[in-house]
Amino acid sequence: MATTLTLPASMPCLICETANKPDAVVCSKCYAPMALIHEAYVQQREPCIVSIIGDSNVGKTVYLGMLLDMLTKRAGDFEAVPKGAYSVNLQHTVISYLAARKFPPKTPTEVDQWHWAYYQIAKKRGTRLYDLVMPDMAGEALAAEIAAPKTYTVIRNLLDKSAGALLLVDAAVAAAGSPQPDFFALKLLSYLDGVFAHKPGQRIDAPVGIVLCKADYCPDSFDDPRRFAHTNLNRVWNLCETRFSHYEFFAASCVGALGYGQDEEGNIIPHPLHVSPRGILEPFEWILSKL
Ligand SMILES: Nc1nc2c(ncn2[C@@H]2O[C@H](COP(=O)(O)OP(=O)(O)OP(=O)(O)O)[C@@H](O)[C@H]2O)c(=O)[nH]1
Ligand SMILES: [Mg+2]
Ligand SMILES: [Zn+2]
Repeated sequence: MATTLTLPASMPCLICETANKPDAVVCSKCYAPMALIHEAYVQQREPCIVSIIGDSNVGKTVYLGMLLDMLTKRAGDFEAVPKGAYSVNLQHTVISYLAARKFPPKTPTEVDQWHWAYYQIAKKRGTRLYDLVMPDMAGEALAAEIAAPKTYTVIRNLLDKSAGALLLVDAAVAAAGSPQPDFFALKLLSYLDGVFAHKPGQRIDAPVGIVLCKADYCPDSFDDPRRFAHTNLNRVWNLCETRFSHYEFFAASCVGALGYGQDEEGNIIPHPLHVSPRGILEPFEWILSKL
């Protein structure tokens, strides 16, 4: 006979700990989906949160959607089980767009519009299970929170609860000589430093993987991501070296060939003609090994 778990009269939000009614759809304070909380309750285990952060337009949505899709297809011997159908929405959206040779739209800044993925992941069948929660945040919301902390309390709470983070950087823009990726990543890292620091002066133990996205534009970053970062993201490199105990650089790309077309307003936009993921699993594998 199947046993059913009845939900208690009020449930604390997984992210901000506010008590919510169990039939609420999103947390009344931070808008994290309550489905996440129900799932954690059924599992009877605290999940591990891995945050994917980075500037707007660096490729967070594409990277995360592709990563989750590869995991559910058992790439690299991983076994991944989405917990709750809502967890599949992100990969479904991203893969559908790529199949139609388009990139997915920008992530809205409204928290209740973000896709949250809750997966149970094992490196191989029968090995340790990780309950992972990975939200797809909007870069603009992250920028607003860094500029004026507490604008998005959910971001602060999320990072505070995170076991590790993947910081995505636009390698193509950095390789073209723009200082913007270096500065934005530097701001994010120093924000993380503030959130993760538990004792003054001590280095941060939480692992931070720095992913050089759109590496198809600058293939040399694949040969030696560390050297690429040392040259093109020198401020970030130095802060990592001084403040973080566990950090690593990775190059990643989702597309093999691009074509160009016009959108409705006449802007030139790229179209992914050929999906060819490269370097997507490595940062994730590394972060799991450090959790
Ligand atoms: N060449 C190349 N372009 C990419 C790749 N991934 C993303 N892009 C481009 O980057 C754009 C932004 O990607 P998104 O994943 O939507 O970026 P995001 O970080 O989620 O941005 P926000 O939602 O605004 O925070 C896409 O529309 C593509 O034009 C990649 O692997 N290679
Ligand atoms: Mg996005
Ligand atoms: Zn909450």
